[in-house]
Amino acid sequence: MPAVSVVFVGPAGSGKSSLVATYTSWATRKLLLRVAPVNLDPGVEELKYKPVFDLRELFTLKDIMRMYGLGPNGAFIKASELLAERSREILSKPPFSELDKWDLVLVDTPGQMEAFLFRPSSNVFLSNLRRASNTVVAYVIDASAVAKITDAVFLWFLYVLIQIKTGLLIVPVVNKSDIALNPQIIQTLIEDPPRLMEEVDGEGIASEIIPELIEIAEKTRGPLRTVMVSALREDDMEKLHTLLHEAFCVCGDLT
Ligand SMILES: Nc1nc2c(ncn2[C@@H]2O[C@H](COP(=O)(O)OP(=O)(O)OP(=O)(O)O)[C@@H](O)[C@H]2O)c(=O)[nH]1
Ligand SMILES: [Mg+2]
Repeated sequence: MPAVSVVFVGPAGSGKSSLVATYTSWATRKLLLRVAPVNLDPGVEELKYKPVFDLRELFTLKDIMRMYGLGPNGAFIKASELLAERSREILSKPPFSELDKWDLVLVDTPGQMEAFLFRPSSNVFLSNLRRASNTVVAYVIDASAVAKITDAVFLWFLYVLIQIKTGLLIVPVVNKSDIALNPQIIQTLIEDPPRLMEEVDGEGIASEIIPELIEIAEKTRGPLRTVMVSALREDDMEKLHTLLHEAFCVCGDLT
């Protein structure tokens, strides 16, 4: 199997870094795969995995804040530009320079998605990565952040927008199954997103707009089902692995 890269994106605190750590450890131990975790978050202080490449070797958020006189959000935007500018240099370093040595490259990204994903510069790194290896994106949803139907619709729609923005195949992953706030809504989200429409109640803008949003989301969503895991408990890593495997088959990239 050629090395494949999985880029973990998702809202702040959804568990991207934890998932990279847990999935790395699980796939290494259970499947004997050669897994290279990569950190692209310049602001993280501590990691639960040992990255093969760490963006902080080139710059940290604190460096950028100091050097350019920026606050944390401005510094994340600057970091995203620097990541784009230096993407070729980064991709010439391990693990990207030695992809034949690895089965899986798991890329951890910052939670500031508006800086990392929604800026024009973000696509530069992702397109270069895509040229270097087979790439899919895992979009991580925090099950403990879904209390109401509007939370589910918001996070689901974000998934659609990320798919449009990156042009990459997205694997939706619901994390923190152990502390899901509203398991029923999460279940509907996973099994049958259009049914969320039936659960919209009340009047006003939400009840008018949500069915339309869900309809658009359904038309534009990728071909993959959603998987629910717990990075904390290492639950359902096998399901995540199978789904990623399917994603590579859909891309036609898996041998
Ligand atoms: N209960 C529970 N907590 C989790 C799980 N995964 C992550 N967490 C916790 O959620 C918090 C955030 O986890 P991170 O892995 O740092 O999340 P992140 O998406 O990388 O965060 P940012 O990079 O800051 O956006 C930490 O306190 C984790 O221990 C899970 O499956 N279950
Ligand atoms: Mg993180």
